[in-house]
Amino acid sequence: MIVKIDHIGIAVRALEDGLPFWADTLEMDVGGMHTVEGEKVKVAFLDAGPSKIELLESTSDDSAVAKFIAKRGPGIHHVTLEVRDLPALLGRLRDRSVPLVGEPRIGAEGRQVVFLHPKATGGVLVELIAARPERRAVPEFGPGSAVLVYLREPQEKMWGVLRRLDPTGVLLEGIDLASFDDWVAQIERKEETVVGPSVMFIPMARLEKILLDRSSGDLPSMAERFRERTGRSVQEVLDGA
Ligand code: CMX
Repeated sequence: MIVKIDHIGIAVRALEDGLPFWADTLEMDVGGMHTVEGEKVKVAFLDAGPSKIELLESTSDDSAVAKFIAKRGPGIHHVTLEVRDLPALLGRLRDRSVPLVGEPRIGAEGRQVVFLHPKATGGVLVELIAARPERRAVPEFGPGSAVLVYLREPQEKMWGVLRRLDPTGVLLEGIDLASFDDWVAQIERKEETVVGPSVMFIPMARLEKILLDRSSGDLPSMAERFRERTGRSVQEVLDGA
């Protein structure tokens, strides 16, 4: 659930006091500097591999950071953990009566953040920040992929296995979609081939679009339907295995 330490917040009297050590002596890159109005602080982030150091300078005498420095002097102010499923963790914290500081809110990066009170964490102010949503990998297709090919003039739909794709057109080993069921029924019944796939070159001018053949919700892909009915993959059947 905890992905990593996102950053460690360090309270400084002024960013100019803190930056020389971290940025010059330790040669850490400054990843960004900005003001967080809601927290009444100016911050500088320094890159530390997958994590960061955040220097915090108060912009008002009544800020959390100003109070911290007045009481304890500059130093480590909070630890921020990145959390994969923040709502689930918040539920667990509530069940265990861990006191939050205020309500979860949207932080400077547009991600949900929440502070846990130091009295519940052994004296460390802990901030939780929601992980960025993972980017869904976009499936690609290439030679060997099962595809649906839409042709124009005249309009036709082909289904099969892509053998080659280049600027001149597409080499497809497949069958007219209208004959798909007959072909599959023939394989199911182990009949002689009356309708069957062929290798065809489709010039680019006739191509309308190529769709990757894949399931959508409860709807199986054509290749899955083929496998369900014949017990073999379309690639196996085409390769004569
Ligand atoms: N780390 C550890 N202990 C801390 C602390 C900190 N950062 N800040 C306060 N404490 C301690 C206090 O010293 C106090 O201890 P004692 O009871 O032993 O004296 C105790 O926590 C409780 O203090 P409090 O009187 O209830 O509250 P404070 O006014 O000191 O505020 C807190 C504490 C956590 C509620 C306040 O700092 C807060 O709201 N923090 C969340 C927001 C924040 O920190 N923003 C700045 C960073 C923003 C950013 O990164 O962008």
